[in-house]
Amino acid sequence: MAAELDVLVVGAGFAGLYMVHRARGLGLSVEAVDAADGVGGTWWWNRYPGARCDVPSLEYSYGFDDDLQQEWEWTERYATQPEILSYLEHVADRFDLRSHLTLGTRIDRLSFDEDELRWRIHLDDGSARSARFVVMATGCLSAANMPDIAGADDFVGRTFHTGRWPHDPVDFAGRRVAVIGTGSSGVQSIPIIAEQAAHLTVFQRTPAYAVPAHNGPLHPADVAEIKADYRNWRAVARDSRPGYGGHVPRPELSALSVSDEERTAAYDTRWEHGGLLFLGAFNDLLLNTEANDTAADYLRARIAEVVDDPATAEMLSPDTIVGCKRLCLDSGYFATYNRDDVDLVDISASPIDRIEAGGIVVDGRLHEVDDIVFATGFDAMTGALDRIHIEGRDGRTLRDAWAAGPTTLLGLQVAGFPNLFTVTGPGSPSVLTNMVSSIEHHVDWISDVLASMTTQGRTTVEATEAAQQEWVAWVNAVADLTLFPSCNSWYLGANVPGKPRVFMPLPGFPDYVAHCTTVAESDYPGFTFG
Ligand code: N01
Repeated sequence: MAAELDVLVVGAGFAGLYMVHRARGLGLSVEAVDAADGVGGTWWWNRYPGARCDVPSLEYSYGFDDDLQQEWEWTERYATQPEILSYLEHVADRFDLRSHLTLGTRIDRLSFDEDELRWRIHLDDGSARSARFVVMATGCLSAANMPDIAGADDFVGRTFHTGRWPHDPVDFAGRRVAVIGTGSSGVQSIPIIAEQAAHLTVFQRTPAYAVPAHNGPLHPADVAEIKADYRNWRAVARDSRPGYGGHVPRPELSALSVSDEERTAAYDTRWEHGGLLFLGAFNDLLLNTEANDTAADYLRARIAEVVDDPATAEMLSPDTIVGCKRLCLDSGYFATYNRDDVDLVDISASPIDRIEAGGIVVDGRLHEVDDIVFATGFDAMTGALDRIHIEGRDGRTLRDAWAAGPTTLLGLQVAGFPNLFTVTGPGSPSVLTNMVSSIEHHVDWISDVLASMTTQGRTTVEATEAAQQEWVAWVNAVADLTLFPSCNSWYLGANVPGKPRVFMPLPGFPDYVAHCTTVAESDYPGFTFG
C-alpha cells in the first residue's frame, strides 16, 4: 500500500466505499482505513437483535450505478442489518474496492504539514501515510455513548452496547436482562430480547414516540415498477425534504386548518402506511407547537390502545414535541409491555443510583439481572471526529476548534483544516435525511472539487472563517424556525454530559443541495484555494 496518497478516506461504510470509488475514478490514489475488521460502518457494528433500517430498502441504497440498483434484490420493505451488510460487501467486491481498504486499523492522529501542504496520518499499527486530501467518512452515529454509571465495573454479568454488538450470536435464553435506553435501538431490540429472555427490565429515561413499521416482504410487482423508472425515482427522492419518499404526496395543509375528523383521517392514513413519513401528514408539524400537539395526542392515544395497564401506558407516553427526537418505528414494541415477564422502570425523576454485582439500583431498590444491554445511543455527529486527534493549521486541533460546538462551512469543511472534508458533517442535513442520499451528494460534491482542483492546478482548498461563521449562523437560524431544538435530543448533543448544546444538522435537504450546486457553479465562494 502506497504511503504517499492523493486521498485518504477514514471509514469504510456507505460514505467511505463510495468515496474510494469516486476518487479512483478520478485517477487519484486512494486508501480507506477503518477500525472495523470488515466494510459496512454502522452496519458492521450495530448487530443487536432486530437491527434494521428505518428508511425503505429501495431508497436506502446507492443510486450512483444503475446496474447495481437493478441487480440487487432487497427482500423486505426495511432491510435487516445482515442484508444491508451483505449489500455493502457486494458493493466492495463488485467495484473492486477491497485493494484500497485497510481494515482492523484505527487512525490515531492526523496533522496538516503546512510546509508540504499534505496531511500526515498515523495508524495504530504503527504505520504512517501522507495524503493531499483527507475525507472523514466516519459516520454520524458511530461513536458509542456509554454512560458513566457508578459501580458498572462491579457487575458480574455480561454487558453489551447496541452499537458495539458482538459478532457471535448472543443467547439470552433463561436470563434476566436489563435494557437501558428507549430510543430507536431500544425500541427495535426490546421486543426480540423479551421473547428470548426469562425476564426483561427496561430502564426508561425518556419515553419514545413510535409509529408502526409495517415491515414485510417486498412485492415483486412493486419492485419492478420502481426499477422500471429507478433513475427518476431517485431524482424525485433527492428533491424531497428527507431525501426519500419523494413519491409520497407533500403536505400542503396545516394540521390546524382542517376539522378534527379530517386531521384524524390524515393521521390514520399515515399510520396505516407506517414509517417515518407520518410526520409529513401536515406541513407544520415541526413548525408549530399547537399543530404538533395534535400529532402527539394521536400517538399517545395509540399507545393507550395497545398497552393494557394504564399506569404503564402513561409511563410510555412522551410529553415532548413529536419528531424533535427521531421518531421510532414500532414492530411490537409497545405490545411487549403487556407481557408478564417484562417490567418498565421509570428513571426520569430518579436516575440509576448505581450498578452492583447483581444488578441495577434505582431509588434504593436492586433490580437483579444477569445481562445489561446499553441502548444508550451515540455521541452523534461530532463524536467520531472528536475521538481522533486532528491537527490543522498552527497546531490547532479540531477538538479545540469545536470546543463550543461544531462549526463548518456546508458541513463539508472546517476553517483552518485545509484539504480535509467531512461527509455529512454537522451543519449539513445528514441525519435528518436518508443518509445514503446525503452521502452520495457529499461524495459527488467533494469529488467535483477534487476534479476541478486537478484541472486548475490548485493545491489546497479551505473554508474561510467568515463564510463559516455565516453558515453556522444560517444553520442556527433555520433550526430556530423549527421545533427541533425544543427537547433533549442527540441532534443537540444533549444526551452526552458536558457536550455543548448546538443543533447540529440543517433542516431542508433540497434547498441545501441546490445551494451546494450554486456554490460549485460559482467557483466555490467561501472557500479559498492555494
Ligand atoms: O440512541 P438514542 P439509539 N441513563 O440516543 C437513553 C439511529 N438508529 O441508538 O432520551 C439512562 O436515540 C436515552 O434517554 P434520553 C436513529 O437515527 C436508527 O436508540 O437521552 N438512559 C435514550 O432513551 C436514532 O435516533 C435505527 O433521556 C440513558 C436512549 O438511551 C439514532 O440512531 C435503529 C442514558 C438512547 O437513544 C440513535 O438511536 C437504531 C443514561 N445515562 C438507531 N444515556 C433504525 O434505522 C442515554 N440514555 C430503525
